[in-house]
Amino acid sequence: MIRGKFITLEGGEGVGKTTNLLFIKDYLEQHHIPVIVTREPGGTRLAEKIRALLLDKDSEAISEHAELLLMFAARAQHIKHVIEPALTRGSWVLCDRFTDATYAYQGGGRNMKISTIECLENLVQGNLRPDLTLLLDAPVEIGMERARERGMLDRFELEKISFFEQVRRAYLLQAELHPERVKLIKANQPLSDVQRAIVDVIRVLLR
Ligand code: T5A
Repeated sequence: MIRGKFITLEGGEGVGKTTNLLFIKDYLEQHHIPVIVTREPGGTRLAEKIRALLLDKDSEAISEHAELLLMFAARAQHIKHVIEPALTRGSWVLCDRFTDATYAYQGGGRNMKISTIECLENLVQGNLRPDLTLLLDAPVEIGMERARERGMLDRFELEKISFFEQVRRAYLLQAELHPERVKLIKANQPLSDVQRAIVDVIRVLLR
């Protein structure tokens, strides 16, 4: 059995990850590729409970270390029960956010040490890294406006603009550090243009 490919979608709030994830799923299925769609934090019953704790805007103040460890606790469950089994049975996995989000939000946004994140990444993931990461990038205001239009804001979305600027910079740094894996897609253009750019990248993986 040929192992499936692991594709992640990343980017700041409201850049269009969920919208484009479904588009990619349809595209792959048209090419007869078995695919599952999942998300982080989340993807299993326990990890979804952790997600609810992390996004709860009425939560007590969550310490930075608690936030980081909860992200990786959810990830550990997700990898063991969803991602690895799917890849092993030959299915492709499309994941709405993964560890680049931790580098961006906890590393960039919260200023946590990169070496701490790397240490947890190695512990929880072993050798597992995405085969391809699509980084949807747009000015912070555009994404926040889209998120606001969609309705209630979660605990992260209530952060200051400066937090999201740091998140965006950290994401762009991930793209610079891993150019072979992370492909930058301009998200502040009409959806049809975003999706054309995505297809150009995915096509390479299909060859
Ligand atoms: N988090 C997560 C961490 O801090 N560390 C971690 O390690 C991980 C994994 C999760 C939160 O957790 C944090 C980051 C997050 O704050 P989430 O739900 O995954 O939350 O993330 P959100 O960014 O909140 O997801 P959203 O659903 O808000 O944004 P999406 O998925 O990027 O955007 P989407 O597709 O829902 O689109 C938003 C709106 O814009 C429109 C869509 O139709 C929709 O209405 N749209 C466009 N409009 C015009 N032009 C385009 N090109 C458009 N593309 C989309």
